[in-house]
Amino acid sequence: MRVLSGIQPTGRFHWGNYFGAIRQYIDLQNEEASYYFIANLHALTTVRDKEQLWQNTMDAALDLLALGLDPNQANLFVQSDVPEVSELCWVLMTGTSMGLLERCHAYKDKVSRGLSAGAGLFTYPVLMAADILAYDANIVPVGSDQVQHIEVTRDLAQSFNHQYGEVFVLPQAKMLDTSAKVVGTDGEKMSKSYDNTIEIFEPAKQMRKKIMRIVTDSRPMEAPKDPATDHLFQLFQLFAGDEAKAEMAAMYRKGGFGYGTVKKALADAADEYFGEVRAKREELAAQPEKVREILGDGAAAARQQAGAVLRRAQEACGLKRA
Ligand code: AQP
Repeated sequence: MRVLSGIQPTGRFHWGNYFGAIRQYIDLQNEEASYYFIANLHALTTVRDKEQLWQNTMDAALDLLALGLDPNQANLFVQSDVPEVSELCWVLMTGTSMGLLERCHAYKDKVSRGLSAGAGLFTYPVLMAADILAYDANIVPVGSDQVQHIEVTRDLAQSFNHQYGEVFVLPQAKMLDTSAKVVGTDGEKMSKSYDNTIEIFEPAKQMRKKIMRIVTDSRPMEAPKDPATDHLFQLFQLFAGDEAKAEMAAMYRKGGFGYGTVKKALADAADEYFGEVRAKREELAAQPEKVREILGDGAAAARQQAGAVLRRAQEACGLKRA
């Protein structure tokens, strides 16, 4: 199996990014080939400060390595270091209908929230298709918000293959049952643009404060509560083992508890869960040269693969001769 996924350096990674996507990257990194990239071209649609974009990109690399991405198993690289993908994007763009892009939720949602949408955001799914197809990826580990974009990738690949012959491999999205859509502090999908995130590497004290401020309902303390419909419980279950989860669920069903107890248990569990990676990140941050070398090696491997696929596409549609 060949695995590919990307993550935007639009800010620091949050629990949704980790439990929806990054944890899968690590689980799948020893497949036949795995490619993970920091999507700075996508981020450029929203981050317009050059220092910020560069810093976010370096932070993303450090975060991924500290969380367990192993450069001996997976190729980690920065998207703009593989220009072949942008070239492939244009080839795909010429076969993309406006209607297909107009139906994409990510674009529609942003526009409906009054956020500005340029051509970069509108055509984002085509660049994403090029990102995926350039590595002959079979599997794309993501959260549920990205599934529609992978469908677009399949549509574009199928229509190209139909016209020019079998050039592209059709990818499949891969999601985790319990964390395909992690909720934020307000119960909506955790998302930077909704300002409801808890960051993985947030200082411990600040993280605890955010957890204590999670919005809850005004149910009386003695009333029982269904854990399945409570977002605080949804967050707790991300960190808890089976036993702790069952105990907490039983407490919910029985009633007679305050949400403060659950918040404290969640903060303790999160502290323990991310304690070790915090220390590892500090160690890595002291070796910037090593991180750049890892990204350089990853990009070289990625360019080789993307170059071969681009060539295949160019020959198929008459841009180059074999
Ligand atoms: N809440 C989430 N639950 C599960 N998975 C999630 N992902 C993001 N949020 C959740 C997954 O993380 C990967 C990287 O996503 P991205 O680079 O598109 O996302 P992001 O920009 O960090 O996500 P945000 O916070 O939701 O940003 P905006 O506000 O810009 O849309 C993807 O696999 C994604 O599914």
